Amino acid sequence: MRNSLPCYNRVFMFRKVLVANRGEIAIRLIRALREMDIASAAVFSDADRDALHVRMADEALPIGPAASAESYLHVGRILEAARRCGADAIHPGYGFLSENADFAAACEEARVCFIGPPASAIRKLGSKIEARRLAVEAGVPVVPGAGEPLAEAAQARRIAAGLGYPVLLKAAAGGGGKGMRRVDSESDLETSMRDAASEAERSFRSGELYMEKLVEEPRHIEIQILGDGHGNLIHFGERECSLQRRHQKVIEECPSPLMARYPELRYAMGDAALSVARAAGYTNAGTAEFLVDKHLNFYFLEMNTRLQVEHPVTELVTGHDLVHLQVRIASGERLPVSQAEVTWSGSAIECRIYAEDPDTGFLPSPGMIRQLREPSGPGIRLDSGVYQGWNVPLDYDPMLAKLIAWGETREMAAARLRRALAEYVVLGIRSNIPYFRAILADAEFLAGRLHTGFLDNFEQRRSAEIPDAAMARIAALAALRFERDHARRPAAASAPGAGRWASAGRQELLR
Ligand code: MV4
Repeated sequence: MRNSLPCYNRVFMFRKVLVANRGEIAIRLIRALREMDIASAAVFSDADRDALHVRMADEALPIGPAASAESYLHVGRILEAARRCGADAIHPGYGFLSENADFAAACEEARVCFIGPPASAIRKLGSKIEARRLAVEAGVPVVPGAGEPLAEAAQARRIAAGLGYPVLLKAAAGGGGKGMRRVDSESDLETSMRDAASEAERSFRSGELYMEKLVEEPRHIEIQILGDGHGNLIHFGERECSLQRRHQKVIEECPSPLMARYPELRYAMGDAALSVARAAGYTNAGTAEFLVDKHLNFYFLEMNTRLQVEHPVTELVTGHDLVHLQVRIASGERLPVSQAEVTWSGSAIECRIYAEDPDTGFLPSPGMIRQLREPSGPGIRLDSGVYQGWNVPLDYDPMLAKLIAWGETREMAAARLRRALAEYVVLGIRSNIPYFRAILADAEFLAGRLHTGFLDNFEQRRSAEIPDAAMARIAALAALRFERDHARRPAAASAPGAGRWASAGRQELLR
C-alpha cells in the first residue's frame, strides 16, 4: 500500500483498486475505474473462474472455494489479495463485506482505503435501534414505537397497548424482513415475540427485538446521500422501491411517482436523510430508507451504508456517476458537486433480471446460458454480469443483470423498458423476464399506484386469470418436480386436493 496516510488525508488518486465483489456490480466498478485511469484487480472464487468480471479486470486473484464464507466474505483472504497486488483501496460493492464494520476497520488497520463510510458510522447505523435513536436526536420522524430493546412480555404488552394494534416486531440487527412479525392482538404477542426472536437469533446471532406501530400499505422511498471528508454532505433525491417480493426489490424508479404531485416531499425527506447522516458522522455514499404512509407522513427506518443495487436510476436522472464520486471522495477530494448542482431530469425505471422461474414460485434456475440477446438502444442501460455460454453458479445470488430505461417522462421510460424486455432473450435457464413484461402491462403500475403490498396483490390478480389448462400444466410441473426432488410417493398423496390437479396436469403434459 503506497502511502500510510489515512484515507481523508490523501493527496493522490489511487493507482489500483481491488474490487471485492462479483457479478454485475464488480463489472460496474471495473468500468468506472477504467474511466478514471485506475487499474482494477478482481477477486474470484473457484466457482467464478470463468466469470465475466474476471475477464474484464486488469488482473484477477483467486481467493478460495465457492462458499462465500471461504472467499468473498473472508476478510483475511480479501486483505491478502489487496496486499499481493499492491492495491491502494478496496471497493466492496454491495452485499458480502460492504456493510461489515470490522472489515472496514481491518482495511484502515492494513492501511488500504475502504471505499465507503468510516467503520464507526457503519457500526452506529448497523443497529436499527441505534439508528432510530440517532434519527430521533436529529429531529427526524420515525414510526411511533419503542426506542429500546424489548426485554420481557409484560413490557411489550404495555408498549403495544400504548401504540394500539396492529404493531410490528422487528429485529435490532435486522434486514430483509427476517425476525419481523405483524401482531394484530395481545393474545398473539408472546408467541410472535418468541418466533421473531428465535428467527432473529438464527439469522443474525442476536435475538434483540424492538417494536413499532404497523404502517399499513406504506410506500418504500429512499434518499441517496453522499458526503466527503471535508464536511460537505448532499443528497441526490429519492428512489421508489415499493415493488418487492419477500423483501427482495424487483423494480425501482426515480423519481417516485409521488413526487410529481408533492415535490416538496423530496426536499423534506432529503433534509431528513442529511440530518441522520450528519448525526452519524457519515461520509461517502449511503441511502436513508423511509416509509411513506397514505397521508404522506414519512418515517425514517434505517441507513444502508453502501452503494445500492438500484443506484443507476439516480445516475440516469441526475446525470452524476455515483461510483466516480465515491472513489474521488475516498481518495480525499472534495465533493465536486454542490446541492444546487443536483437536478432531476426525466424518469428512470430498473428491473432486476434474475435466473429464477416465475412458474415455480421463483425458485433459482442456475445453469448454462445457451443463448443470450441483450437489449440496447435509445434510453436503455444494461448492467449485466453474464455472457452467452457461461454457467450461472448456484452458489450465489442469481441476479443476471439490471435493465434500466430512461425517458423524458415515466410513460416514455416504461415504453422503452417494455420494448427492451421484448428484445431480451435468455435461453437455457429460466428468467423473470416474462414476469416483468406482465408488470409493465399492468394498469395499476402504469398509473404509479405503488405500495409494498403491490406485487402480492398483482400476483393474486394474475393467478385468478390463469386458465384451467395453464393451471393444469403448472400443477403437472410441480408434481413432476416434487417426485424428482423427493423421489418418494407422488405429490398427490402429500397435498390434499392436489391429486385432481396433478392428474389433470399429467393428462395435459401427455397431450
Ligand atoms: C415496516 C412496515 C410497516 N410498518 N415498519 C420491511 C423491511 C424493513 N427494512 C422494513 N420493513 C417494513 N417495515 C412499520 N412500522 C412495513 C415494512 C415492509 C416493507 C418495507 C419496505 C418494502 C417492502 C416491505 C414489505 C413488507 C413490509
